[in-house]
Amino acid sequence: AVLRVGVVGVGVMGADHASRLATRVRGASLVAVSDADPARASAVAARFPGVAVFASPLSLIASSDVDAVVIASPPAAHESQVLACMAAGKYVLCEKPLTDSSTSARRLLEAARDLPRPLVQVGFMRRFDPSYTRLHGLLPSLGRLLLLHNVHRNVSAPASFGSEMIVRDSLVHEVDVCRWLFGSEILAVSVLAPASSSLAPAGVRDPLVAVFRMASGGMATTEVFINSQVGYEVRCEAVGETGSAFVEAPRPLPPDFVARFATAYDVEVQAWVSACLRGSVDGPGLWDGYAATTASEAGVRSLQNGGEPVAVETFT
Ligand code: ISE
Repeated sequence: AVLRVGVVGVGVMGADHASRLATRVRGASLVAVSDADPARASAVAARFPGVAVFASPLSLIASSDVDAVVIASPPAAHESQVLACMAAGKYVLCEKPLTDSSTSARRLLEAARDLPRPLVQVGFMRRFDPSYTRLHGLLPSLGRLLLLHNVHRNVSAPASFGSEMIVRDSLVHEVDVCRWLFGSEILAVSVLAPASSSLAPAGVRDPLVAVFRMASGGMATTEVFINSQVGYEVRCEAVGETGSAFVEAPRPLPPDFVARFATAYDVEVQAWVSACLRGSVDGPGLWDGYAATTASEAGVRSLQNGGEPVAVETFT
């Protein structure tokens, strides 16, 4: 069987997913794209045979020629698009962050209650990265996990990428990584702003240092520095009672996340397609997307409040 996939939003990430679906992922074919910029959609469609361009994302989602959907549009557009996929009974891989607010993410969780089975996977691709899955597999040999130390550096970001975005769009990866590695929710988030780099756009606090207090009792620190100039550098050290282990950054440093996590995205999308063909979802789901958005929101509030810890309030 072949899963006919449509991609909504073909910016950097959507175009990258479109290309892997068209050329590398087994059991899938890329059949449709749509984008707020029609010229961008047409340009991506023209690169592969048999790809239809839809003027509206909702008409792509509703099309009987589309079995499953990848959403890579801006976060504010995700809620209505994921709801449409659920209403149509179609599997969806929604890029992170799941939505732009916890109330919006909560509406998705509530809508999913009426479904006979889960349909949504959220694009936290680090869970599929070989170096992160290796670390996850090593955890039992480290004894009780006490600490995670993360570094997340990008070369540069556009001026539109403000401090809030650093929390919601970049730090959200560590939010998910920490929930996954600790196997525990985040209770409180502090986001501290040391002296900003003079190379960051005016008014942007960059780097940031986040502290997560985990329900397990453990703690995580993360440096996010998105105008670091040098390269794309993502690292993670896990410290347990009887040992420690690393995710190292490859050297030389890759230029960006598309290069660093190319394998992770391939494995992620393959796992999603294979699960869809089996009639299931096996990656991070709506709850993970909701919990991450809620923790990001606490992080934004902490940043606005001078780094005071802010409790993460999820409903149960
Ligand atoms: C981007 O959206 C990502 O998801 C990348 O993984 C992250 O490194 C980057 O900072 C984000 O803007």
